[in-house]
Amino acid sequence: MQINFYRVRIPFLRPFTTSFGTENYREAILFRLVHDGIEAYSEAVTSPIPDYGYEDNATVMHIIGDFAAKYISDLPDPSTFMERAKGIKGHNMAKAALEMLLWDYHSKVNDQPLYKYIGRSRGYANVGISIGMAKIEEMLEQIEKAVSMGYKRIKIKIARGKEGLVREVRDAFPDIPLSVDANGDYTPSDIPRLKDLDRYDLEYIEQPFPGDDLIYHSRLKKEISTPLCLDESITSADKAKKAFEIGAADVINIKPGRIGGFTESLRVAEIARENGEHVWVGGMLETGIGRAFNIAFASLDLVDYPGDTSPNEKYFSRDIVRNPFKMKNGIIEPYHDPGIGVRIDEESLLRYLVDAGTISV
Ligand code: OSB
Ligand code: MG
Repeated sequence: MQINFYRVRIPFLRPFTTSFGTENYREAILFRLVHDGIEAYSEAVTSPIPDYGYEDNATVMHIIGDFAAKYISDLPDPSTFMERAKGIKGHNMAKAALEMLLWDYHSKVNDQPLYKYIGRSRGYANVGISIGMAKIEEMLEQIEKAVSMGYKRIKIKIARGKEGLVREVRDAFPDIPLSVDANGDYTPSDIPRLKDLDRYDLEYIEQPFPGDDLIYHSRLKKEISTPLCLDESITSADKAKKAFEIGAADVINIKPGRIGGFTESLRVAEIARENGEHVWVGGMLETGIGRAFNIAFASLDLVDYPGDTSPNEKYFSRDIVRNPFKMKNGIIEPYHDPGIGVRIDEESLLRYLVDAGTISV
C-alpha cells in the first residue's frame, strides 16, 4: 500500500503572532490513502519550525517514513495502531497524523460521519476565536467583528510584559467571555504579575509556564482565583491525570495532534469529566482537513467549553477544500458525509503545493 503526502503552503489573511513568533502562512503536510475505493485524509499539525513543541514538519516525515507508516499497512483500527507505535517515544504529532488517517478511513468504511463514529455527539461545535497579538486598535477591531459574528469566547494571545493588552480589551468589552493564552512565556517569578490578571474576570489563563511544567502551574493555581487551562503541558491521558491530581489545571485545551490522536484525546476528555473539570478543542491554524477533525471532536458531549475552531474563512482567502465550514450563532455543524466529509479542491491544492511524494508501506 502507499500513503501519499502533500506539503502545501497557504498564506494567511493576516499574520498570527504568539509569544513565540509570527506566522505568515500555514505550511502543512497532508496525508492521503486510497484502498478499495475509499479515500482518507489527514493533516499533521506541525509547522516548519519546532516552536510550539519539539516536532516540526521534517521530524514528522522522518518518524512516519522511517518508523510509523509500516504499522498501518493492514489498515488496523486507530487504537491497534497506537499500541503498535508505543515503541516510538514521543512524536505525538507524527503518530496523530496516521491515527487520524485511520479514523477517517474506518468511519468511511462504516459509511458514517466521523463525528458520529467517534462517540456521543451533540451534533455541533461551540466556537470561540483565538486572536493573535497585534496593535491594540487592530485587536479591538477583530474582537468587535468576532463578537458581532456570534463567537462564544474570545481568546487573546499574551506574553510577559504585554498584560496591558488585557486591560485595554477588558475596558472596551466589559462583558465578553474572555481568556488569555501565554504559550509558556512566564516563569514562576512572574506569579505576582499573573495574579494581577485576576481583576479581569477571565474564563481562564492558558499555559502561562512552559510545556514541560506541571509543578509551577499547580503552585500558581493555589495563588490565583482565575481558572488555569493547560495546552502544551498535556501530551497524554497520564499527564492529564497528574495535572488534576496535583491541582495544576481546571481546564484542558485538547488538540488531538498534540495528544497523539483521537484515541488518547478521548481518554483525556474522560479523565477531565471524572475530575469534574473541563475541556475544549484547540487549533493549530489547520487547513480544512485538520479543521474537519477538530470540529468533529469538538461536537462530542464530552467537550463542554467553546474551542478555537473558527471557520476556514478566518485564516485563508481560499482553503484547499470545496466545502468550507460556515458558522452560525457561534455554532458549526460537522459535515454529515462519511468520514471527515471534506471535498478536496484539487485546483487549490495544486496551487499551494510545494512538495509531494509517496511512502510505501
Ligand atoms: O496555543 O492554542 C495555541 C496556534 C498555533 C499554535 C498554538 C496555538 C495556536 C492558536 C490558534 O491559538 C488556534 C487556531 O485558531 O487554530
Ligand atoms: Mg494554547
